[in-house]
Amino acid sequence: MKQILADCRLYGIVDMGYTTPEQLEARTHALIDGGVRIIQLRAKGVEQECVREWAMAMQSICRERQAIFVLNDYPEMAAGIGADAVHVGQDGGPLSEVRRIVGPGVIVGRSTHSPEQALAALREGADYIGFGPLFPTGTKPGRPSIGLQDIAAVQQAVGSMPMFCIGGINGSTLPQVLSAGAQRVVIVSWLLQQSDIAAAAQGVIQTIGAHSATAFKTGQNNLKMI
Ligand code: TZP
Repeated sequence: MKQILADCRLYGIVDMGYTTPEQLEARTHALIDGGVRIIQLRAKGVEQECVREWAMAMQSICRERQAIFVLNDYPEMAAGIGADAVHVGQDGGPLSEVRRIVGPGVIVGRSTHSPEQALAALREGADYIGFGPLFPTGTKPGRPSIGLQDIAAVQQAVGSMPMFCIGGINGSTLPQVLSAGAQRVVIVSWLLQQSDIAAAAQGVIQTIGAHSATAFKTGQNNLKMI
């Protein structure tokens, strides 16, 4: 699982604010068809019984198709259903406690909104971080955007821990995010609103691959110390 995580460039989220329960399985398959190998269930403000049912359906698809399933917010439920991974926000408590609940084999991710939070998550033993929102986004209304200026330095500081930039990323903003030093991204609403989710995901993964090949050749790194 950790090797799959290290190879992931695009992280998909089946957000139930944009997805009906009937669409959940088809969208999970579509993301995997498009090459996404890490997929989160995000279901805010929903009865836990529904979340559990959806999580089990997604975990089963992801297991069968060798993708990582991430449950947002519920470490006990993640442990109970045998989820591959759990993702917690800044309000999700110490990562040591999350780790105690889920055990050593489960991937633990943390949302971060500043360089300081990113470094704290690294120190706390996160397996990966989300970093954003880079731009204002309707998926987290009212949340201040943090811009692109810290991406390269945080990427450098976290080393090999995967860092997924998030928030307002779409086909138009992706190139600037990559030029700012992002190596991995999460895209939620834009991907889920595409008529062909698999093709859109595939396009994003190709764009990231092409960009990193060019950045490697030209030695671009955008570094700045933090
Ligand atoms: N955390 C920071 S921004 C965000 C989350 C869950 C939402 C990103 O959604 P979108 O639709 O890709 O802007």
